[in-house]
Amino acid sequence: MKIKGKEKDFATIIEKKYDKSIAKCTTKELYDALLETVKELAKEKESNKGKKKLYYISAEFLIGKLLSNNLINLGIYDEIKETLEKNGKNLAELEEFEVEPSLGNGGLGRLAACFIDSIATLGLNGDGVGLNYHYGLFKQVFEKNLQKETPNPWITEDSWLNKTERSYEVMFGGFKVKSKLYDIDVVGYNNRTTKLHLFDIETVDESIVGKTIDFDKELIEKNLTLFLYPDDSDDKGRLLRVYQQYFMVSNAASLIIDEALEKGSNLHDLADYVTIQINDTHPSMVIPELIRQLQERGLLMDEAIEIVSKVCAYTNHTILAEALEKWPIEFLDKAVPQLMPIIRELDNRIKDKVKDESTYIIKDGLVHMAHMDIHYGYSVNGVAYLHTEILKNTELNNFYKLYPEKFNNKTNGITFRRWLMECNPELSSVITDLIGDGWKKDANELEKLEKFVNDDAVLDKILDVKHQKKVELKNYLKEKQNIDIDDNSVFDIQIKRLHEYKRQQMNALYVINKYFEIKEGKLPKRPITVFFGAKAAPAYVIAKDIIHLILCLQEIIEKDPEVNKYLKVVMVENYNVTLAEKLIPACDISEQISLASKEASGTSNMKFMLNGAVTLGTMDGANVEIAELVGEDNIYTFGESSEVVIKRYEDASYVSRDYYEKDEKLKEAVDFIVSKELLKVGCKENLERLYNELLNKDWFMTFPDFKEFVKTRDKVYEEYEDRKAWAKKMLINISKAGFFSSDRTIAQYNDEIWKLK
Ligand code: GPV
Repeated sequence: MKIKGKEKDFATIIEKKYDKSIAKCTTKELYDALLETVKELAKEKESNKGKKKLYYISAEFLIGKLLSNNLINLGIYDEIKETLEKNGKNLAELEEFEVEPSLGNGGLGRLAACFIDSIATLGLNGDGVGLNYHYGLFKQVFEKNLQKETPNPWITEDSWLNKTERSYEVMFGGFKVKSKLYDIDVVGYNNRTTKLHLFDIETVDESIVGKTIDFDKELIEKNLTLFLYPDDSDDKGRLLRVYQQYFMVSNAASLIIDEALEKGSNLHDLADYVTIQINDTHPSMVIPELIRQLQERGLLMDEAIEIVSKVCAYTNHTILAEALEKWPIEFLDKAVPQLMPIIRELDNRIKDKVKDESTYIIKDGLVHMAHMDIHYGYSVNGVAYLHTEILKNTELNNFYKLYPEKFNNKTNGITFRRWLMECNPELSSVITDLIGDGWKKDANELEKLEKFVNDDAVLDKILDVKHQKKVELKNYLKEKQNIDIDDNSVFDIQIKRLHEYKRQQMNALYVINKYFEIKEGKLPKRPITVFFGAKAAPAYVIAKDIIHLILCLQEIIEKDPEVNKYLKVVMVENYNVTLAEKLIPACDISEQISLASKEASGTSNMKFMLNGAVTLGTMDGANVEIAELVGEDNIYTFGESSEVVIKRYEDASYVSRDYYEKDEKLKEAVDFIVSKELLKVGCKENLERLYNELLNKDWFMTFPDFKEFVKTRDKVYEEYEDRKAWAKKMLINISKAGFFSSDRTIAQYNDEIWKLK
């Protein structure tokens, strides 16, 4: 590798730093030295200094560990790995010292992380802007089969944060605070870098938090950047979220204006210098805040509004109404009084112009953040084809009628650096041996794999790698979580935020059904391991009940000698990016079973496919595009269509109990939730609440899909036994995954929205 233009090898660096050889160093010494080296190398890389710059503002950046990722993107992963191995050391062991930053929750945050990787890789002029939450989302621990939340500290001396000199004053109602900016260098796979800007507050006080995630929500100066998504089940928590969001966008707006001025903007021409992507509604207040700051610098309201409308673009990630943020006016009046007059002005201008009241920004005392984004942004995008169609034709149809030209789709993507090269070097090298390494730069080249679909030796290799990754996962989970798994069982995996619409509860009902079958002597041909990984929002009661059910099932099945040879449930604790990187390469069957219309896109579906898992899913989100690409022989789909589901909601015709009464197996599975066996290991209150929820509501319609889900899943297990036919499906899935590279997604954002040079 070259440092400051000079060829240096790692052994020399070590020799100089510690005055001894690699072999004589401790892993921690090697880790420190490697970290230092990589940080230095990252700083040497150039970023694009073009005139126009993108600011991707997001409440979440779920970046994962960065050491291996940066080694790959710097092109020195193999070199370092080999040097270490030659000296009896192991990169994976070094990596154990790195703590995963807890800066996100789910797909939305991981998407932002993949996007900044691709922005850097494509050499675009664009940065991420977010917050530096000291305790992250939370750390999940299981106690008595229940989820408990504790702080998830991640900032250490070794973290990738670089303290900068940048600092702004942020005004809140009645007081002001001072920010401090930390940057993380984002290394692209192309010698280019960009930055992730994380704003923090100087007066943050970690000591106000104990062992739980409770703290005084009114001490804004001390608590502002402690947690991502503080509990919003009371007004104090909701208000804190407003403070956080404003802090994020006020800093962002200041940074944006400063950088534009530095480059010679006179602010009247700001739109030539800046474009802002608003990632979901958390950063929506950047619209009135930017207007406010432009006014402060002498621009008139009319012009400020016109500029901002040329600068801001909005991405929607859900059609679930409850997830679209609406803030009470009193909250904004209290936390950010300077914004309310501007928001009222923005709303009045719409009310003067537009008849359709459903699109107004202020309604019934609530400020509809997405409405502001759509009226005052120049682009509105969904994150998969089906999702964007539903936005246009149903959910946001009233807006689509006003501004058809603003609506566009950008199907999500994932970075293949992390989600193949890093997490599955074995599969990467099989691929490279077959088709060369052009796919690393142009993911569509994976299609060249298709010509090996009848090559037995290739199919065997792919099966071998899969088995190897299953063994690795088994060893990892044994070491980290003391879980025993059978690497010859089929690995069936559902990993995502715990949410009723994603239907982990339907997966659990399948497990119960399988448990009964085994009890009755109907044995599966091969043992089945059902993996779950999910955090539930601390205040989302039913989601936590679903976790409870899964953990209780895990215990009951484990303890039942009649069943445990054939079936195992594994709920991994504190699911995060690091665990995803172990689980995904080992997966046989990718569970993507959301209620059709509700999963905006999904991105684990893409990661699984790329690693040779076969999807079992509904026709929802990006599953639709996966099905289209791989063809019906290479995916298993089931369940009611989004049209049927949308219609059911419209005419309010769904009665879950009707299905329960008519389907014996379903009834048996649902009743088991409150059976004697389960109550022995679980809590009555939680299990009964979940039982009643399903029986009396089942808002995400698991019952209508249950029968076909069971049938299809059993068929998947059946067909899994034809190993060669299965390997073909794996190969086709890998070969068609190129479309889901986030490099493609980002190229489209740039061509159609940002238009950076
Ligand atoms: I809204 N998503 C998320 O992770 N958190 C959120 O608060 C919201 C959406 C997810 C969607 O659920 C996924 O379907 C999607 O793939 C992902 O955002 C990225 O677009």
